[in-house]
Amino acid sequence: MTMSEITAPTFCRNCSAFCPVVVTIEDGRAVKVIGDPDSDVYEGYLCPKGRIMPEQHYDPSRLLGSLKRHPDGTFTRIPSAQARSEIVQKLKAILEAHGPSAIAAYTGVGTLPSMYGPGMASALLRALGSPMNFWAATIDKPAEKVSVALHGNWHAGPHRFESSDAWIIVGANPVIAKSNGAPSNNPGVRLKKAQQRGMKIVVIDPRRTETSKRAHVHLQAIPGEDPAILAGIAHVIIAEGLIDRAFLTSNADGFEALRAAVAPFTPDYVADRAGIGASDLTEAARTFGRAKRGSVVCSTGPSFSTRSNLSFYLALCLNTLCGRWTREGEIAPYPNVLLPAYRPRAQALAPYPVVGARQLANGMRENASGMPSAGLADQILTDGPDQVRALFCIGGNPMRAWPDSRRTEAALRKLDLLVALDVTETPTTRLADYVIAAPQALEMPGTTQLIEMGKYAGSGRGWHSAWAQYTPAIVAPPEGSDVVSEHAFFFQVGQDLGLQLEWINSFGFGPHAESPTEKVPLDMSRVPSLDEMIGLSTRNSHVPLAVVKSFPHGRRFDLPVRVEGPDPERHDRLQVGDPMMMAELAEIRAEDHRARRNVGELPFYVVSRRTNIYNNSILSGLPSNVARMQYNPAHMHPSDLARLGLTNGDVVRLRARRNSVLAVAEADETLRPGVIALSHGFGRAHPDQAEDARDGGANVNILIDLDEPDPVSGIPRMSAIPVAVERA
Ligand SMILES: Nc1nc2c(c(=O)[nH]1)N[C@H]1C(S)=C(S)[C@@H](COP(=O)(O)OP(=O)(O)OC[C@H]3O[C@@H](n4cnc5c(=O)[nH]c(N)nc54)[C@H](O)[C@@H]3O)O[C@H]1N2
Ligand SMILES: Nc1nc2c(c(=O)[nH]1)N[C@H]1C(S)=C(S)[C@@H](COP(=O)(O)OP(=O)(O)OC[C@H]3O[C@@H](n4cnc5c(=O)[nH]c(N)nc54)[C@H](O)[C@@H]3O)O[C@H]1N2
Ligand code: SF4
Ligand SMILES: [Mo]
Repeated sequence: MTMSEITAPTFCRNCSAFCPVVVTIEDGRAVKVIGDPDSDVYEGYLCPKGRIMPEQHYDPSRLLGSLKRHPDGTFTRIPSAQARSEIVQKLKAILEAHGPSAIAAYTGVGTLPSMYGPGMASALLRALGSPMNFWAATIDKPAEKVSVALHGNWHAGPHRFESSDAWIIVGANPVIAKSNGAPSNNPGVRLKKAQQRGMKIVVIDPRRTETSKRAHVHLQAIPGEDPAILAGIAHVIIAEGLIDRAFLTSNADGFEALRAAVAPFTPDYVADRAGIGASDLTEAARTFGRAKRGSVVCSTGPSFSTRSNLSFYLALCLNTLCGRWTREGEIAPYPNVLLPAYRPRAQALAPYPVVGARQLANGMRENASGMPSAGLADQILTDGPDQVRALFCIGGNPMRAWPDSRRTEAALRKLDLLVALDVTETPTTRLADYVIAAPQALEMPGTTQLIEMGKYAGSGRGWHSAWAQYTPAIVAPPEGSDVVSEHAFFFQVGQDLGLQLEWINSFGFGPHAESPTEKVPLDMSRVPSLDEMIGLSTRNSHVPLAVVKSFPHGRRFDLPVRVEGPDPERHDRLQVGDPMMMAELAEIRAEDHRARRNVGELPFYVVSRRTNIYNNSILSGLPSNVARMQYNPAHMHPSDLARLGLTNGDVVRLRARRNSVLAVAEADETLRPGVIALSHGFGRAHPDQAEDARDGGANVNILIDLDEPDPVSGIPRMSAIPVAVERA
């Protein structure tokens, strides 16, 4: 080690695993990242997205200052303060002419490093009186919230992964994605150890994945058939008497309706419909039903493949049928560390309304998951009183992430004002009027509080242990940079508009919030630092922030919080026979599934997947990643390639109902024949270029249309997309 070389513990924020790392800093620059060897919770795990952080921070094409676009499409760098003041002038004119609903915000995954950016943008919209607040979560797994609103929730939470003996993973690949399905601290090792201690894992996925290799049963089903499969599992569990009758009697309504609705989903019917073995389905059901503890967890696979509310709802119903919720006297799965202390109770929380009053131009409704992002493009394109004319895009990349890329592009081009807060140029920033350069993770203090909040979203989220870490900023932004933290930008816009902003600490969703919502008026006389924001959001934390700070490598706290009995004042009950869900089951059973299966014009299904080196489009422009993955392969089964007379590396046209895209075919025997898997987040770098299968790669979102939005959440069909394949 030279004199100027030091190491600093921190954590990676390139995905929601937040792995603890140690960064080597030479002359003030981060040069190397390793997984923190001192972390027993993650065992020193690091993935390629963590390793690449130095390149990410010092990438020559990183945005170090704000940009303004000129009418000819070129950009010049201008001081960030000037950019803000010009933006404020334009906002004033739009507000005056069209009112607050003309101003919208969209929050994407690039806000993982700092949750205070979107939090402050929300405060600004509230102060303005605009309801147009959109999150990527509504084109991710909106059914997580919709299903909880329909079924209700259990205050003490689901069974912990670590003490379960059966686990059903529906359309998730936690080994790579670290999102749902298994605890996010080194999920590969978590699954392996669970298997070694005897947990039986069931995976439902049309692809053989890094996760399914741990499966006792892998149902390699036809995509889009998850509702039928889960109904079939419920059928077997009920028929074989594997339900927890005492739990149901005490806590849930609707059992008879559910029993009747799943009765026709016999193993033979489901097997024929989903293209799986009837005995495998029965074994999956028995594995879960005969176990003592466990959970059914759904992720993006079923979320994207239509009827997602039903899949997620049936997953909750299976947990309730088998009584798989943490009971009185047991250790709570989520003890909260940086979240406020709470007293988990063995208590049902009743369902609540799923749709709100607001409707977007294309008919999509505000719902339990929020305002549907899939409706935002039309809200910009459709003339009318609530038309969106100004959009703040915070750490998001609509051009590569929103469904229906052509519609997205038309909408972004139509805006009177598009402001993108990003760290690099993207096809979205290239359509922006102003680009505000944001700092990157290593330059910002942060905590793991955001990941703890994942528990409010679903049962397979976050960690199941009391882990927490605080990190200070460990390097400064590169010399000469003029980056603005996202929260500071929105705060200052509020200041410039003479508004009083109010910070909200809210933990949990809707009526199930765990502690009362706290509203804190902000001192508008000066910009709060990120550390002050961290203090504000953790001011009632279970473990004081100062204690967490005293463990710079992070710490697993010993907080055995025991579940208390139900609140004697509350008589909430869960609902397993929701009429809308039961009607949808009947509709599915009544349809001709053989005809539904697209054997004619569009005989293949395109499904979603993820790459290990990118998070969506994040990290996609970095030279060493481009060298590793020049394009976005269309993974196809070798037998499909052979049948079509194609070979590895051929360019094919994937033609969906409305649009088509070129992609490079790649043989992949892990797929179910007839299924083609592509990642999203790829495509041309610049909106004025043509899409090129070999340069930038296929933008699969061009294939997605809005013809079949979910009637509640508005999420379109983003997986199980029927396509034809032609040689290009
Ligand atoms: N076809 C298809 N479409 C999908 C999906 C799919 O699987 N298939 N997945 C869907 C899902 S689950 C999601 S969540 C959405 C994601 O949708 P988005 O969040 O809109 O897309 P990302 O590509 O994650 O965009 C993140 C942006 O944040 C920027 N960024 C990175 N770090 C920072 C930072 O520190 N600060 C700021 N301000 N910006 C930063 C990146 O440069 C990038 O432009 O896409 C959805 N779309
Ligand atoms: N390395 C990496 N990590 C990431 C991301 C990334 O892009 N790269 N993105 C992050 C984001 S924003 C999110 S939301 C999470 C997502 O995390 P996951 O939901 O775990 O996403 P995937 O890894 O794509 O796993 C989804 C699986 O569903 C399967 N599938 C597709 N269609 C169907 C279907 O109809 N039914 C069933 N049962 N399965 C189906 C696919 O084959 C795939 O294996 O990952 C996060 N982490
Ligand atoms: S899994 Fe990779 S990207 Fe995610 S936090 Fe860990 S090192 Fe970073
Ligand atoms: Mo996501």
